[in-house]
Amino acid sequence: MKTVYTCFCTDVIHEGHRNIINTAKQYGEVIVGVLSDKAMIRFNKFPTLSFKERFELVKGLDGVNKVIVQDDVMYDKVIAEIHPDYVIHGDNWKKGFMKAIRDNVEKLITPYGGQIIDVPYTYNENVKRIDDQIKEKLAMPEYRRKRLRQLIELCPIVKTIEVHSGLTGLIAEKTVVEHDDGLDQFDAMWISSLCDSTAKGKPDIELVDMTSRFRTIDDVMEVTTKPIIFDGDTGGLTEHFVYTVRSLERMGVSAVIIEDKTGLKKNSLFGTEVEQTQDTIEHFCEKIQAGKKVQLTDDFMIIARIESLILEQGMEDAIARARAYVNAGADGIMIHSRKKDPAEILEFCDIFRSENTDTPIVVVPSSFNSIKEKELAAHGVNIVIYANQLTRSAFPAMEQTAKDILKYHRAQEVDDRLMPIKDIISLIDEL
Ligand code: SPV
Ligand code: MG
Repeated sequence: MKTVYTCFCTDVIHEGHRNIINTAKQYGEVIVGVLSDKAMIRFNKFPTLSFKERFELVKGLDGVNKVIVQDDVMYDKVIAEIHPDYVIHGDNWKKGFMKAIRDNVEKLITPYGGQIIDVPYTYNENVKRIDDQIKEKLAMPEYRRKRLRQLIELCPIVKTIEVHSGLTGLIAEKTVVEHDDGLDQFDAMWISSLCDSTAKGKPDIELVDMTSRFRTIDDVMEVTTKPIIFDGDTGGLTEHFVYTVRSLERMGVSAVIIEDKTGLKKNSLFGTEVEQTQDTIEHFCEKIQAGKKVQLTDDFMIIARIESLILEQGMEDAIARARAYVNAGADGIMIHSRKKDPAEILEFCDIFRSENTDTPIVVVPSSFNSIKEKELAAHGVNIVIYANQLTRSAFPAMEQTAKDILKYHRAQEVDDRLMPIKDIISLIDEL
């Protein structure tokens, strides 16, 4: 009896999957791999069913002889174990980022005479409707909100990128790359005060009001499903912060990060070049406690951001504050630095982790950008935020285009470096 292998990474079974199984049956015994949660979030989307539920779903299908776990998006381990005569998949994996997976399978099975079967991909109104329903389910506040906590459990490090509009949200949502023999994408989005303000042509001094910042969140949420971490600046007055917490939580935001500064807040990357005042430990703790008291779900996170290293108050102060903020109820600690060398960040993480193994640590490596995610994770970092790189890459590109159109009195000279209109349109989903 020949064996036919296919891998499912789905929360619903539709006619496309049934078609694959029916075709597979004609070639031999059907073995289906269910992609693990960890692999699924790197590959396409966050699962809306638990792994166990997905496993049972596949096991119950007519025509399936055996179900196994596939714990990597690439097939190396599975193929080494079961040596299938055939690997069957919808032919949509012949292009786009999924082609890397097909190439991987081809390379693995060709040497022993295995073959790929590409089944015409089923895409009709019914399948589209099911796809849309899953997407909508992922985007709903109650699902989206809790996803940051789930990701912290599942990922060695949660990769977060700054977004400030629907379009940048789409980039965070849809960008997938193939590298290091796997697929990769961002896990979460950061609504930066710096970039949200910059997009509006305003300074990063808590000038853009909350109503406007919520409008940005709404624009992003309308077209994405990934969880959101909101840059709440200082949180403002405690009496106001409690309302912000309620609103963010209701919208489905996963976390707010507030920094321990008071008075007129300036961007941290100015450091001590401008006047900035750090809040007292007592007062900031009261703010954290007040926020924790009003939140209604267990999902929402209030993360305390420590500015001691930015304001040159020393490591001891940073650690003392971390301790106090966690005791006050903070669900995570963000430690910031404007040094190019990551040494002080790593030192903080090592000291903090030696006394606290659980509380998530967040870092923003804008200045200390030489360090890789793996090394941060090895020092106990749970969330890395690329806080402003999209804005900083877009601005010079736009400025150069504007200059060149003025210079040449037409747009032909800039055309080569522009994204084709067709590509922009295909980025945007039509309902
Ligand atoms: C932001 O992105 O607005 C931040 C991070 O607060 S930083 O600009 O590095 O202070
Ligand atoms: Mg900010």
